[in-house]
Amino acid sequence: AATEQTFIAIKPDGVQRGLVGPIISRFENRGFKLAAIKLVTPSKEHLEKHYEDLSDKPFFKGLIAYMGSGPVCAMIWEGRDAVKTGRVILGATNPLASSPGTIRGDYAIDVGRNVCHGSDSVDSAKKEIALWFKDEEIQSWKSAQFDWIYE
Ligand code: YYY
Ligand code: MG
Repeated sequence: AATEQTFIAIKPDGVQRGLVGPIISRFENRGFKLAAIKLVTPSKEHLEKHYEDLSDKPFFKGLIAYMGSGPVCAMIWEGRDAVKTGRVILGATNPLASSPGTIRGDYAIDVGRNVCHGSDSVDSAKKEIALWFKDEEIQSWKSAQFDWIYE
């Protein structure tokens, strides 16, 4: 699998519940590299673009209100197969269906308060990264751990 970047966000409930550190640790500990990070309260327009594929869903309005209700910790994580593996680290969309050991399986109950977001494909990762980050906010660097993580 190729080296990829994925967009991961800690939603307002995750920030309010003090889960920024624990969620970052899961990606760091796994061996992924942080390429960008910022705390932002996204606008309604921004969130409507981010979730445009879901605009006809009954939960859309509530989702946009929840996501804009406070700061979100927006991040880019990089590494081999980062998009798919990021989704595995997050767990299933519905936390009650998420395995223990995943973020949602360990920290959440309701689907509408599932504490984190992760891109669902390489293509959507590219779109989400372009929506949330300017080029100059993204760092290109070699981790000192690189040769101890990859064979
Ligand atoms: O990618 P992921 O976040 O796992 O799920 P999506 O199907 O993209 O839905 C985005 C977001 O919408 C989900 O994280 C919670 C919310 N949502 C909801 O409130 N109720 C549902 N039945 C489905 C999704
Ligand atoms: Mg999604």
